Amino acid sequence: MDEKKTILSGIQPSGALTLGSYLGAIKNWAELAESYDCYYMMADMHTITVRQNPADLRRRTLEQLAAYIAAGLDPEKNTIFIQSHVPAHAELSWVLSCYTMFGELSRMTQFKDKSAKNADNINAGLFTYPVLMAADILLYQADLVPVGEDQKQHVEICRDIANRFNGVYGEVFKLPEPYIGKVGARIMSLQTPENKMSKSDPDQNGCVYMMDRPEDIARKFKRAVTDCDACVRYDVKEKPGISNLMQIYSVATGKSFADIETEFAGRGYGDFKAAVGDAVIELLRPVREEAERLIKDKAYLESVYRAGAERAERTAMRTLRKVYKKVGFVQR
Ligand code: ATP
Ligand code: LTN
Repeated sequence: MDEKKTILSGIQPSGALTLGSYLGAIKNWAELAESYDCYYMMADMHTITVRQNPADLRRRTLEQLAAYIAAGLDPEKNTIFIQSHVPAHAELSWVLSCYTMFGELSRMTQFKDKSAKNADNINAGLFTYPVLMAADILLYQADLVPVGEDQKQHVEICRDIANRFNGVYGEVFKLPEPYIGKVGARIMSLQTPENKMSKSDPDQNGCVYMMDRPEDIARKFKRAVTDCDACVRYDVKEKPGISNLMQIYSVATGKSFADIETEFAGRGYGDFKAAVGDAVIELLRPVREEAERLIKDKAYLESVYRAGAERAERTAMRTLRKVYKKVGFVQR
């Protein structure tokens, strides 16, 4: 009997992965493989809620797979797959959409944000996005969903949908919990530290990409927006830029905020920014180098996503069959 708890998470291949995706999500995932049964996907189906260039989407999906592995996700120990390879996601999503209310979807922060950003394309997929995400999670009977702070609301609506379904049909779905890292859960843009660092942000200077070259990383930190008080101190309200840099430095080096304040007491922001840049360069260097090597090995990547899809599908189909039976579909 496998008594390990189950984890599922995913990232949309909607842009190059950022330091935020790494610190907020992937870095934590790699540490969970021994204790949990883990499923990690490239959420390509979610990506098309915003218009994508097909060739770019294909390329980024594989780059993301390479980045997952390079960041320490061992494909032997984790099930790594591409969402669209497992049709059960779309199938369960339809069923769940009939147990999700218009009103609750209308309240989703991400829907409001993204429809403001894509005013010319507020499509139904953008609206039902959380339903597909609920299907992703519930198909695997996940106990925990490791995500950044911004995704918490989506895990909550997933629980509401599961609860509603279970209320009608009995205990079909396990109720998942969000699993949010203590530090790094919300890395902010280096240019507008009030906003989350986001891979779809058009301002590339605010965003450090996992695959950025060292000189670019150094430059971006050097230009990071701070304040004019010249004191390295943690205070998100008054000093959002410095606090964000402190958070990044803390996750990259393991130092506490108090240690960082002492280390840079009486020194200018220039020194501090350079130190953060160096720490991030060293943190990302091995990941980037390994990802660059893997992306050239198409045969290996293919073997990983094929095996991943097979494993994922076996689990997903168990849940989907149960759901179809419960709602009253005739078995084939
Ligand atoms: P997009 O710009 O396309 O909306 P994104 O950069 O916001 O994308 P997602 O694909 O939505 O990133 O997120 C992938 C995972 O990484 C999620 O678990 C998310 O919570 C986490 N994450 C993304 N950005 C950050 C961030 N700046 N800080 C912490 N975690 C983050
Ligand atoms: N919505 C998430 C990506 C995502 C996801 C999931 C995360 C799609 N399906 C299932 C956790 C579990 C995002 O934008 N980061």
